[in-house]
Amino acid sequence: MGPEDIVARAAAVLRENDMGGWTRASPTLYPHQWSWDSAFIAIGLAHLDTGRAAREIGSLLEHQWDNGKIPHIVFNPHAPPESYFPGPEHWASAADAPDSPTGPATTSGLCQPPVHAIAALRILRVAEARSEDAAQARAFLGEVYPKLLAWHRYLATSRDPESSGLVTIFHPWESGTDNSPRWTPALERVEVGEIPHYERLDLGHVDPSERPTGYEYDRFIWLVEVIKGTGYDDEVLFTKCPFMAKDVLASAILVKANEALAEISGVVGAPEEDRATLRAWIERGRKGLDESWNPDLGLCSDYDLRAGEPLPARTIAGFAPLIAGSEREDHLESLMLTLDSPLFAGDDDLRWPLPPSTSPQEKGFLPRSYWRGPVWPVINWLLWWSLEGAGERKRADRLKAYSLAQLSDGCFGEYYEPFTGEALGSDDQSWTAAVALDWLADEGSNGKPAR
Ligand code: 2M8
Repeated sequence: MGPEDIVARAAAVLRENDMGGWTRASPTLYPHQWSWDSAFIAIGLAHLDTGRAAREIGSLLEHQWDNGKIPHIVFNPHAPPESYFPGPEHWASAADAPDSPTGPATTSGLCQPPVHAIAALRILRVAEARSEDAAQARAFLGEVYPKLLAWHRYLATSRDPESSGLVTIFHPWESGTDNSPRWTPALERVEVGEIPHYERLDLGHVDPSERPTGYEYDRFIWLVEVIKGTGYDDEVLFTKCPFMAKDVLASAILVKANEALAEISGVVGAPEEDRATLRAWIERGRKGLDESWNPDLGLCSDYDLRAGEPLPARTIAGFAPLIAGSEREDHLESLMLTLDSPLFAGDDDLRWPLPPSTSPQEKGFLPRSYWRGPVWPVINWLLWWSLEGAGERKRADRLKAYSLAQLSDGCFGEYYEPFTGEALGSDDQSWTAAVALDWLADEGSNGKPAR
């Protein structure tokens, strides 16, 4: 499939997954709206329709909690109960979670990495580049700016009361990289209590070897019970949540999202005071990431707050300083070496020289299992965008070209087996289609790989 066909198919995937103002993450496995998926989806939609891209973020923000939290799932009221587990009934209504939107549970109570401000700004930049709808995009930014600021404030305060610059997560689902070996030691320390019998609906859609294990799901579900039991009170969770970690990937994304929001604040004429706050958060975030550097791995490491120890693992999250735009040249140089090495994209056995989500040399690497090894196009987009930001044009072009070669199978897989290139997980995954659209709209793209 050539570039034009990829664009046509990607647009068709987003159309098919369009539920009217919001996009389901995939046709069957994920019938609801996911938070960071929608941000990436908006980046793709920006190339098709400014208003619809803006609506994607706007509809998600309609479900923002009173404390600023953007929930990780907004449930589709028309999806049958047997379509996704855990569905809305497993989360809390406003009655037992004071910060949640009023009425019955329509959202989950967790959150995900804050890609939203990055997406919102990109909607304007794409509109400007197309000389279309820029005024509409600016008006949209004016509407969402206070909501995005509240979201970032929530992450910078309630999720970082120590002002470390690093975001705390209470559940691996909050990292978006659910079963990554990043979390294995912390998850092993979680003692599972009484959980109601449950049925895994994901296994009806995808081969079990491509999904998290039962051991992991028991912990995921137990953590939902514990978190719900506190009424989603972050202060209480800091004292009793059995899983509590500083997430370097979410923290790096927050740094870039704060930069995007600072730019947006200029566009919408927000007070200087806001910019000063955003600058302070950016500085703090970079410092927190500098301090999470692991020289032995040539990567950055997450931190288990419960155990009081780092969580060293060779996964794509370790590239967080690259994503944050670190000012430490030595860290960036080291990251380039790690990225090109056989630990990641330089493994000669790979189908395409694209970084697996977990290094094939990491304990716990599994080439078919979700975040434990497969290549994720959406993560490659994040790395590509970060390489461009770091002035690493050649590496960025290469990553994009091979990613597009991978997507020329037309499956728009959720993730890919790194050695065979087989599409895994869900087909027609919305965020995969979205990043393909963004890549192909990117200037100078000829869609052909160049070593
Ligand atoms: C995956 O996560 C959900 C739970 O949130 C699941 O496995 O059921 C992750 O890949 C996550 O990052 C993503 O946002 C979601 C929807 O694509 O699927």
